[in-house]
Amino acid sequence: MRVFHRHSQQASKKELALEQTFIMVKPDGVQRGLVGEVISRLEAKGFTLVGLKLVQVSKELAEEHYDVHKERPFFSSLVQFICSSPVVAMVWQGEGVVASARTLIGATNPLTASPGTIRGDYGVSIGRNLIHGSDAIETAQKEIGLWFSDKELASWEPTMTPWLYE
Ligand code: D4T
Repeated sequence: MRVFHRHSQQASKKELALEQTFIMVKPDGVQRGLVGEVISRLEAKGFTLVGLKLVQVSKELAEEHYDVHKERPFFSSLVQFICSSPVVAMVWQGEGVVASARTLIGATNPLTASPGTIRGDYGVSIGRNLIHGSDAIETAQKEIGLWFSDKELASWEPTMTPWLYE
């Protein structure tokens, strides 16, 4: 986890312990033109984009990403779906971003996801739930390492940081 020193010109320095999370707009989200909407919601919330790429996912990468589900009945159709069309892979950063992004994304089944969440607003089917977000800090670190090299991640601090964090 990176630590930024804020307001470094000021006497009273506070430290931000910034988490990172892995977010993927799945093939259905890309095909439906919802990439911009997803990015807008995370940006507007106040999180920082530090990695972004369009990926035509290989079977190997999809199987590794969803390894935890390999015994589940939906595993092979899930892997096939993730490889069926490009995805947009992203890394977002901010205090509490892992849990907060999951809240913005909504419940796994879009039919029962709350209105106002991404899945609640745009989806109707669990197998087409638009977006993935890491479910814990440890998972996020593993997924970021799987999808991105260090070189692909930018280390930067938005100039608006003092307007986001006390
Ligand atoms: P991801 O991992 O994609 O962010 O979704 P969730 O964390 O919300 O949900 P999950 O891990 O339980 O499921 C992973 C992925 O599998 C699809 N899925 C899930 C499916 O097609 N059928 C199912 O019955 C379940 C439970 C949807 C998300």
